[in-house]
Amino acid sequence: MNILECFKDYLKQNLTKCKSYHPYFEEALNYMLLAGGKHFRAQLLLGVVNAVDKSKFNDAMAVAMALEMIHSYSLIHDDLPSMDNADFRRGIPTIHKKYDEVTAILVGDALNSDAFLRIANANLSDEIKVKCVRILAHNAGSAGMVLGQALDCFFEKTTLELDKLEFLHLRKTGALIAASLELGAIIAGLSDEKAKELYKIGLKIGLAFQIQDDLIDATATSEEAGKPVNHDEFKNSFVNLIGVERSKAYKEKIIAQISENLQNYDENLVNLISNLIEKYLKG
Ligand code: GRG
Repeated sequence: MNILECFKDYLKQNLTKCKSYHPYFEEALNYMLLAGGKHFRAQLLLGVVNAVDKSKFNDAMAVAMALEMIHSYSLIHDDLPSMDNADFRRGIPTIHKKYDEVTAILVGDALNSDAFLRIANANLSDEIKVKCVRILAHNAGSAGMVLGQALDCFFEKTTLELDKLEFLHLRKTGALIAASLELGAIIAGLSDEKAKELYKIGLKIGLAFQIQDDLIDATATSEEAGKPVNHDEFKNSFVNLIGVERSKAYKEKIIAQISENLQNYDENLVNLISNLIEKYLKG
């Protein structure tokens, strides 16, 4: 089984159990996780572990799951009427559409808290677990993804300059993607310094990922994207600021920088990152 299949299998076997007399809260908790998605962040984390120390692969699953839980909570909240007001995600109705808005808010809240419980309960040393909690909390919270989202929502109707747009997206999208590589490095036993180097490369992957997402919104059909497209028409996106062609060129420039940064890295690690870039950031 490849890394993606192993993770999907783990996810299905390790759903959150939440027995109560609520008619559908447990189902709603797992609804968006089961809807799939690319599992890009989990693949980055597990790919690093697999490339550096295969013996840690199974124990890293809990942290990969935590990452996907944080990512899913962010999408569920992003889709809420008060933010993006989106009806579809991952090809199915969003949680507030299928159930109700209260459920969508609370499912997001629960996934956010439960993610850290997954790490606390992981079969890793306490030292590694504390590092993982710090990395994930730092990048998901007020210094990372949430700050990016706050900027995006506040400046929704204002055209930002390129450096401000980058600042926003490095946090909203880049931070969690970069954290995926850093987490993988820490679990695999690389030094903090090496893990930080990978984090910096991860920020570039995150930026290229965001530009690709903007390009998909501007150029793909909703069937291809699994969500409404042309939705970013008035948003602070790279395509709106610099156009499709310049966005493509900018993305390619960042991808070239990533290859250059990876030059002295272990072949397994380079192959992992190059394959994910090829699969998700090209085209
Ligand atoms: C609500 C705190 C809070 C944060 C939301 C990530 C985010 C912050 C909002 C998503 C907005 C968005 C569409 C950003 C573009 C890049 C991106 C993160 C796309 C979604 O991630 P994918 O493509 O989704 O990895 P899948 O479904 O494949 O997991």
